[in-house]
Amino acid sequence: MDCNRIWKGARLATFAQAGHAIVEHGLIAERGGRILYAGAAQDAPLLDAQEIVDCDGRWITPGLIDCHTHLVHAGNRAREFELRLEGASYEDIARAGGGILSTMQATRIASEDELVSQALPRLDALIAEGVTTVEIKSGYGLTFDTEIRMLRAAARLSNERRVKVATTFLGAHALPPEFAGNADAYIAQICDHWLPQIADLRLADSVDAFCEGIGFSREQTRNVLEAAKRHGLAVKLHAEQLSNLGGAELAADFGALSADHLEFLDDAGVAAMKRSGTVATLLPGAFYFTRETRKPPVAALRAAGVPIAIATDCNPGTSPLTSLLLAMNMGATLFRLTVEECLAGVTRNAARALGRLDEIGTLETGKRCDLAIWNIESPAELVYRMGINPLHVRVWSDQ
Ligand code: DI6
Ligand code: FE
Repeated sequence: MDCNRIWKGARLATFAQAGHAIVEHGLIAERGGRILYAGAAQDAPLLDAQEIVDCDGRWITPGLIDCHTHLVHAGNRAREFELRLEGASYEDIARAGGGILSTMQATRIASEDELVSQALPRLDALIAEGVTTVEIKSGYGLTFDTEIRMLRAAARLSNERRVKVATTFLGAHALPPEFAGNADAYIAQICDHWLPQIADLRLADSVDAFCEGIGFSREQTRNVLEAAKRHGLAVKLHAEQLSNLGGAELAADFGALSADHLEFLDDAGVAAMKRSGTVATLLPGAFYFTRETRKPPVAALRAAGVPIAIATDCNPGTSPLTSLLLAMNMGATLFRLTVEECLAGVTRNAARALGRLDEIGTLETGKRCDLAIWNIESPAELVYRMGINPLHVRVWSDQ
């Protein structure tokens, strides 16, 4: 069988089934950017390759997937961080016009080029640790033009670097000052005018909203999700981060790909997510950085068999984190996720949270040949260390 490249002498964590699905003497063959074979070397078909790479016993995992980021934004909130160290809460700062709105001001005056150039160092940090797909949300422009500019900047990042970008429209992230006191009118504007155009322009793969006391109500969120569905877009939701508004249940009713954060998720929410197959995306960086004490109900999610993903939530306010390896470490240390859960959370289940499990997230025949090759003795090392980058090389398929 002809193929372009073979990686031999590798140990594979394929994530093809539950658990790591480890192959000790593994081989991967690639043709046209797709995986032709991934499995035990002794079971491989007879292969005629243009290039053979000897992995010297290194581990190969699927390329990592960061399935929840706000990577595109302007400026930073280091000053707000200092205020919080002096005792102000995230909600105090948000109510005083800081928080998301201060990043909104910086983002509105940034050009598309500036948004791209400010996002690149963050993207490069993710890529350096083996990330091959990244989800990026809008939500700091909060006017039609600036939301579109953010989505265009996000899409452009995939031309600047060898990485796949999934875009998410998060117009319902915060109430812009133009609509102060009139959140319903803002939601109507999003649903009736912005979302249809964004769908037409194919600028977003999915739609998200911040269902929260300091964000949007359950009813307002419902309108956004309904509009998204009407226009054929997938939905996700920031739910149960600071309180329980029943967001996860609502998201599940709409067949959401994921509900994210979930510190305040209750049993009804877990059951609803199980029914709809919605992924629970946990964001330990935001939990850590805001010094939240309420943990997501990991044991209940696990018992119900709800798939768990882990992401950085990279954003300037609550999670200025650009390391998916550290996010996994936090997931294990803070939330008591197992090593296998952490690794599945940035591969298989992260792919599912983006609706792309048919294309990425496992090492299986037919999928894109996105690989991360590691200088490690065991997969647990990827979760265990803090501050060493064991990536040997990343392979990204542009097919
Ligand atoms: N939840 C978060 O943690 C971020 N957005 C959201 O809906 C925070 C965004 C920010 O503070 O800039
Ligand atoms: Fe977020």
